[in-house]
Amino acid sequence: MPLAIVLLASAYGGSLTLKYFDARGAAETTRVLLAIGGLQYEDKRYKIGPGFDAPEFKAEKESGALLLNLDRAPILMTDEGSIGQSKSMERYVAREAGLMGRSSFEAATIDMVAEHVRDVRDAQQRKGFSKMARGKTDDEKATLSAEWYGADLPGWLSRLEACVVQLSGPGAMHAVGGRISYADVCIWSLLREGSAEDVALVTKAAAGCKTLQCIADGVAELPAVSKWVKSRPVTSF
Ligand SMILES: N[C@@H](CCC(=O)N[C@@H](CS)C(=O)NCC(=O)O)C(=O)O
Repeated sequence: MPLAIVLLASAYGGSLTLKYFDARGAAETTRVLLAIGGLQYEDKRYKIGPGFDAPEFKAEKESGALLLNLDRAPILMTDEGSIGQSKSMERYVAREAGLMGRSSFEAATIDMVAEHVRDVRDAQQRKGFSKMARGKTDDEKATLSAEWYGADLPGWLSRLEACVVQLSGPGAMHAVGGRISYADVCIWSLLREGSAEDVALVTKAAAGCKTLQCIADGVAELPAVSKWVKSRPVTSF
């Protein structure tokens, strides 16, 4: 299967530059998709100083280079022009890497799973217990975090598990179409990306989700993914 991906990916002959902060954040899924597709790119990272001071980012913003993401990062530069919005970049790279299925229907199904994953992340954000969240005490955040990992997240994950089981059967290695896709990468990211503490909590919440675990394991074991994860810059988020 990885051979098929590399062959499809090799159709892309242009140059690519990904511009983002020196962080995983909103750019990391694109970086992982680029790694799976074997697509070469320049990984341009804006340094983040104390107090989130980022002079290179500020200069780029002022130069108009980030206009297509409304003066924010990330931006993916291609030979045809730049792409703003991390999800648009992810879908573009996934398509170039042969990770968007074999038909429009498969592409929509892959997108559906990706949007489910985004809904889970948005729900976590709304819960408001992250370190960055303002206006709550540490005790309030601890209560919200316990609710999220103990009840909300297991509920979301069991519904995502049921969705994937309906698509591909229990214990499937892939969410859609019997082969690796953007959907699998989104599931892997949801279950396996983050601090060791977060991943441990998510793993506990996903204990009953055997199919999601199989899919995440399959992505983690791809040589391109394990190589990237081992060699990428170590950043705190
Ligand atoms: N929906 C956009 C959000 C972009 C965004 O909020 N980027 C943040 C970093 S994750 C940023 O550039 N923040 C700095 C700023 O807005 O000045 C995407 O996914 O690309």
